[in-house]
Amino acid sequence: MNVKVYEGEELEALIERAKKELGDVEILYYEVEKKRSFIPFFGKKRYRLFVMPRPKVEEGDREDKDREELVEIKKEIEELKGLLASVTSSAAPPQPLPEHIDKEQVFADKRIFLEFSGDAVELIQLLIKKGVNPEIAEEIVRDSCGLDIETEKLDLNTATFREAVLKGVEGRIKFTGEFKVEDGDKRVFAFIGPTGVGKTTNLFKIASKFVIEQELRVGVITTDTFKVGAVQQARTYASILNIPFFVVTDSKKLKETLSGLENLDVVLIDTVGRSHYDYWRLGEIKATLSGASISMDLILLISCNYDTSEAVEVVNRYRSFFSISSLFFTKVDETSKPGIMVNLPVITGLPVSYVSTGQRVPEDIKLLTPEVVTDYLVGA
Ligand SMILES: Nc1nc2c(ncn2[C@@H]2O[C@H](COP(=O)(O)OP(=O)(O)OP(=O)(O)O)[C@@H](O)[C@H]2O)c(=O)[nH]1
Ligand SMILES: [Mg+2]
Repeated sequence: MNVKVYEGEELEALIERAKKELGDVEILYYEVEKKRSFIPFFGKKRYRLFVMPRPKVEEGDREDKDREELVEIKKEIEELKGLLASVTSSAAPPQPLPEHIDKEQVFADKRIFLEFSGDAVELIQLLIKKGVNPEIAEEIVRDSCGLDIETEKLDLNTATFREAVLKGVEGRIKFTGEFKVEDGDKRVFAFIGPTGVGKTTNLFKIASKFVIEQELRVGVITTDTFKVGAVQQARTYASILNIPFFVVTDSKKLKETLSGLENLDVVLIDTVGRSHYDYWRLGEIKATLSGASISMDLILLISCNYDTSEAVEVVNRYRSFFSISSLFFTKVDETSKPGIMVNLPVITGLPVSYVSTGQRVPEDIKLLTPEVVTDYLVGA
């Protein structure tokens, strides 16, 4: 995997040529040189385009490939650093980047090289590749950096990438720990979130933890009478766990049902999935849940498939109705960019609780800890 350089007078044509010859490519940077001419405004431009072929990675090989790529990237970063330095000091006026070039990536690269060097750059690049926002990746790495006298830039002062990431994650994210019910206490958890994120299946994973690991008396209430088959789906899970199950349609019914469950230690409430843009329907869920006279923990489920900006939108819109206790991530098995598990708690300040790792109930769930988040970012 090498950086390839194409030269010519038309940037578009160079990109086309690179794609034709190399397939899927990552555009790293381009330079432009203006040739002098005796006739004003007629000087020709000459472009130099730096691209890297994007390797196709099989799911099972991803971790190994990441490590191999890191070694390659390190070499290429050194070359790129030289190039970027020459571009920043170039007298040529800045050129607007064409639409299809990832401007944010180019500027982030530039900023990273100005402040960091060596392993720090490598780790930031790796975190960005895993979906961590560039600024957050820099923040995390900065915590574990010292000034390198030679380069006069920041470089890592930890022995491993893992140590650095762990420190950054511990310092920035709040973790709820296992959901627990203290002796003699009673807790109610409601699972809320957009459609299809995994509220029902993951509610039953938590229910089974309470039943099997903590030997508590658990009940489940669903307020989802909207989705076809939802009640049947939940009833089946409840009967497998042999726990009481109730369907309620409004706040009055919820209040009555909860008051009849005094003998239980924990009640889990499943809600109907609603788009975060549908304020009217979110209001309905709030109205139904407001029937509970007991305080409850509101768990917001977010799929790791969302991009961070959309997920922030989900949180903000749900937040305007509900006081969210924690973020519960789902479908981490369906993404190669789990960086959202760092981005979202850092941006919103909300604590994180669990991550769901697949479809199997009850086993596909992990408690989120600094170590687990670090594993997802830089491997165990
Ligand atoms: N791959 C994968 N699938 C998951 C995960 N969690 C849930 N699912 C699947 O996602 C689909 C939707 O799950 P549900 O639990 O019904 O989602 P929901 O949020 O209750 O959906 P609505 O009630 O319709 O809003 C099901 O097929 C689940 O098996 C996960 O962590 N990974
Ligand atoms: Mg559901």
